[in-house]
Amino acid sequence: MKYIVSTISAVFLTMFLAGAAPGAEQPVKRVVAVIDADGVQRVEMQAGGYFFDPGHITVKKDVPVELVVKREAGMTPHDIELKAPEAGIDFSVDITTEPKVIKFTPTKAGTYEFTCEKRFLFFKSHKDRGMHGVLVVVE
Ligand SMILES: [Cu+2]
Repeated sequence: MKYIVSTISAVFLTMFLAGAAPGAEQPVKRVVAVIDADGVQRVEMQAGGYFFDPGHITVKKDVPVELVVKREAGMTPHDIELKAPEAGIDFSVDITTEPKVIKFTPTKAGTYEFTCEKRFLFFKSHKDRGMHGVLVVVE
């Protein structure tokens, strides 16, 4: 009997620990864009609940950028928005499971936040659930 009780508590402890894991902050994946032979900095990005991968992207100023963005399969809609017209960056795009290409040329060094602006009813926005990242433009 004692054995059964300890087995049951071990199972519950395992379930508890496993359940705690998804709430933990995932490490942000960082990428420094490389300039392709045709002079474009291409970065492939995956979006999902609730993350951008990579979530930290470094690009060079005055070099065209192409973000190739798609989302994981499932019903949850996602978008990506970055409003920094002073730096030549201004987009708001719904992300689909088919890759979409977002083109811009950053004209000003700085750190700019991109977000997913989706929200389901009165629940926390995707941004507030961790769906945001930064684009760093360097000289
Ligand atoms: Cu989202």
